[in-house]
Amino acid sequence: LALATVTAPPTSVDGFVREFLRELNFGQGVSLQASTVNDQYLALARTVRHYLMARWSETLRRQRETQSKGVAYLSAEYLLGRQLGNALLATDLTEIVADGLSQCGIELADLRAQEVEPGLGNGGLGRLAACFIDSLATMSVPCIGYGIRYEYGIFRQTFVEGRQVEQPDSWLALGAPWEFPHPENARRISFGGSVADHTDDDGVVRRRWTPAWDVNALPYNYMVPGYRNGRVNTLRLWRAQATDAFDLKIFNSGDYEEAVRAQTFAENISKVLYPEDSTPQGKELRLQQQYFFVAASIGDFIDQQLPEDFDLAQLPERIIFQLNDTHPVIGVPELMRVLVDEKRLEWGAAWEITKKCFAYTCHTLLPEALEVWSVDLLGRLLPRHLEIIYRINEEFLAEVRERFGDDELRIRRMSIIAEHPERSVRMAYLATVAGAKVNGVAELHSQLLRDKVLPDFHEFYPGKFTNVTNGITPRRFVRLANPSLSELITDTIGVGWLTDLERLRGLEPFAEDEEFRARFRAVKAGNKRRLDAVLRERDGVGVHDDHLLDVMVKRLHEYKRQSLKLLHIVTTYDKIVSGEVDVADVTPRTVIFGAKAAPGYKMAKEIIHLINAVGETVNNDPRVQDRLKVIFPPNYNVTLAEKVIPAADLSEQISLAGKEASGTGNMKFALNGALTIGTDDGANVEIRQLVGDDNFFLFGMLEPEVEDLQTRGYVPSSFYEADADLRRAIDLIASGAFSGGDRATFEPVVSNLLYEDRFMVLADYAAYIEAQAAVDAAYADTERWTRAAILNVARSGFFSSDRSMRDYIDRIWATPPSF
Ligand code: 26Y
Repeated sequence: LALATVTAPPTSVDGFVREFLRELNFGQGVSLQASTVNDQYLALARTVRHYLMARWSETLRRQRETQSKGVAYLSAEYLLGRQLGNALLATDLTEIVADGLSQCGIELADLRAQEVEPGLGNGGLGRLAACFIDSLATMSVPCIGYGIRYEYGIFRQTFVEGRQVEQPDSWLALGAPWEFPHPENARRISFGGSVADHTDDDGVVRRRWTPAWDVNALPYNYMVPGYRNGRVNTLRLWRAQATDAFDLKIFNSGDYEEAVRAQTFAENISKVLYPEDSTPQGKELRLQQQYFFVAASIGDFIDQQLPEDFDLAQLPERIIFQLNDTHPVIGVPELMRVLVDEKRLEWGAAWEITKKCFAYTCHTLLPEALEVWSVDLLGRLLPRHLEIIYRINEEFLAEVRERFGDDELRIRRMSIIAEHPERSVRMAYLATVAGAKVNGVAELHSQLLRDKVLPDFHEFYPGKFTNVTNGITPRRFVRLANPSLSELITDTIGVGWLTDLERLRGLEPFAEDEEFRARFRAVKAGNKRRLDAVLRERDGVGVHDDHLLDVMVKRLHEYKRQSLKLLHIVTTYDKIVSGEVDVADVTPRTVIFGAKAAPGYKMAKEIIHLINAVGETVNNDPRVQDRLKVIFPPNYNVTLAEKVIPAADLSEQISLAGKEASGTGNMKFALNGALTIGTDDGANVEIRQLVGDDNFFLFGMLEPEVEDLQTRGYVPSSFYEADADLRRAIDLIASGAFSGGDRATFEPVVSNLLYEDRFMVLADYAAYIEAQAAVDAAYADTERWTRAAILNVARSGFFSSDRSMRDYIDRIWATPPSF
C-alpha cells in the first residue's frame, strides 16, 4: 500500500510539482534556481519513472503468478529513440507535467530536447525491435526483450567538406535515468578452452567444457510501458564486466598493467555497436557479443524467470525465443548445451524442446548479408557449441538422406556447414533447422525467401515458412511525432484509433470534404514549419514551406539506390542551367536526404560525398532561383525522423525490386500522409495494394524482370548510350561540375555506375524520371494531391506493429494477451 501511494501517478499539477522538486533537490542535489537543463531533465525522468514503478512491479508479480506463455525477443539491436515523451504519453501525464513545469518556469519541450536517444541499433532491424516491444506491452502480451547495453551506440555522423566523419556516441555521458542495473542477477559467461569426456557423479560419461576465460554479464532493465493499459514490460540489456577472478589473479601476480588490460578486454564486449548493416564481417568480437548476450539471456530466463522446480520439458509452453535475424542464433546450441550438459537431459529430449522454443525472422535477401562463422573461429571461441552444431547437422542431414536418398549435391547445398571458401557455419540454415517457424518480413520477401534463398528447406519443411509483414508503432510515429495530425484524426473519427489503427478507414469519406482537406493541408504546412525551425537550429538550413518536400531517409546502401535519386536531381538541375526548361516551370522542391554509411563501406561514403557536393552546387547556383534545394542534415536518427517524416510530401522507396526485405520507413511516411514514389519491392507492394494505384507512384522493373535482365546479361553502359538525359547527368558529374572541375573526385561513383551497377540504377533511370514527372503533375493539382495523401493515411492502418504482433501470435507464438 505504501508503495502504491508513493508512486501512483499524480492527479494534480501540485502533486507533480512536489515530486519533481523533491527529485531535483534530493535526487540531483540542486535547487531549482541553481539547476541546469540537464538536472531538470534527469529529475523529470526519474519522477516519471517512479510513476511507472508500481505498474512495473505489478506486471512482474502477475507474470510470476500466472506463468503464462511469453515471448523472449532476442535482438542484438534496439533503436529505441527518446524515452521521455513516450513514457509521458503512455501514462497520460503530458499535460500535468507540462503545466507543472511551467509553474517552475520550465518548458517541457526543452527538457525533452535534452535527452540523448539510445541509438543501440543500425537501422530497420533495430527500430523494428523497438516497435515490437512497444506493441506487445500495449497489447498486454508478456514479453521480455533481451539485448546488449552498448556503451557507445551508432556513431554520430558529421560532415567535413561533404565527407562523412564518425564521432563516438557517448549516450550515457549525461546520465542514464531510464535504466535499472541489477547486479544481483549478474551471470558468468564463458569462452574458449576445450572439451573432453568426463564421468559425472551419476556414472554417466558426458562431454565437459573447460572454458579458458569468462566475463560477467550485468543486466540493466528498461521499462517498456504499454499505452495507457497499466502494463510495463521489461527490456533487459547486458553489460560486460571483468570477473573478479579474472582481474585479481593477474593483479595479485603484481602485473597491474596486465590486470587493466584484461579488464579492458572483457569490457570491450559491450563497448560499441557494430555500425555495419547488412554486410557481416567475420569479426571475433561480434561473435563474442552475440554469444555473450544470448547465453546471458537464456540462462537468465531459465534461472530467474521460471520457478525453481520447473520441469524443462514444459519449456515450450512457457517461452518462445524469437531470433531477430541470425545474430542470436548461437542461442540454439547454447540451449542444447544447457539442457544436455547442465540439466542432464537426453540429447533427443533436449532437441525436441529446443526445436519448439525458437523461431527465426530473416530480414534480408542479399546473399552477402547471410551470416556465416568460420569453424576455426567458432571452435576456438565456443568449442562445445561447435560440437553441438556438428551433431545437429549430422542428424539433420541423415533426415535429408532418408527423404531424398544420397543426393550429394542436395546434401552439400543444405548442410549447415559450408565447405567453401572456408569451412563455416551457415547461421541462417542452423536457425531454419532449429526454428519452429521461419518468417520473412513482407509478402514479397517471404515468397522470395521460400523460392530463392531457402528453396531446399522450404521443400523439406513446407509448413515451417510463413510471412509476417512488418509494422510500426503508431504511438511514436503518429501520436508523438505528429500531434497535429493526431488531433485532426481524433476530431474526425474519435479516440480509439491509436490502439486499433484500422479505424483510420473512417477518414476515407473525408478525402472528399473540402474543409477537411484544408485542415489536413494546414497540418502538413505546420509540420514543415516545425521542421524548418528544427533544421535551422540544428544545422543552420531551412525548408521552404511552399516546396514539395521530397524525402529519402534510410541507411546508405547501394541497393537502396540513393544514387538514383541523385540522378534525378542532377537531371533537373541540368535542364534548368542548360535552359531546356524554364526555371519558372519547375515544381519547387526540397529534397532531404538522411543516411549513415557503414564506416568501412567505401562506395556508400563516396555517394554521401556526392550528395553533399551536388547540394552545395545546386543550392548556390542563382540560375536555380531556389526552386530546387538539396539538404542533407547529418546524423539522421529516430529523433530527427520524428520531425522529418510528418513534414514530407513525397516518400522515396526506390530500392531495386527484390532487394529490400520490407522497409519500415515507407510505412511511417504513408501513415503521415506522404505519397510514395517506389518500386515493386518489400512492403511497398502491400502499401500500393492498400492505398491504390492512383495514390502511389510506381515505377521500375519488377523482380522477375530484374532476374531476367541479370540472366540475359546487364550492360549498364548500354542504357547510358541510349538515353540522352542520363548521359548528360552522368557526364555532368564526371565533368567535375560538382567537384570544382576535378574529374577524379567522383570517378569511382561514375565508373561504378557505368561498368558495374550491381543494383541497376541506370536500367530504372528513365522510368524513375517519368514517374517524377507524374509527381510534379499531381502536385500541381493541390486538391487531388491532398485527397491522395488523406487516402494514404486512411488506408495504412494495416501497418501498425500491433497487427504485426497479432500475426506473430497467431502464426508463430501462440501467446495470448495475459492481463
Ligand atoms: C551481421 C550484421 C552485419 C548485420 C547488422 C545489421 C546484419 C544486418 C543488419 C541489419 C539489417 C536490417 O536492418 N535489415 C532491415 O530490416 C528491416 C526490418 O525487417 C527491413 O524493413 C529492411 O528491409 C531490412 O533491410
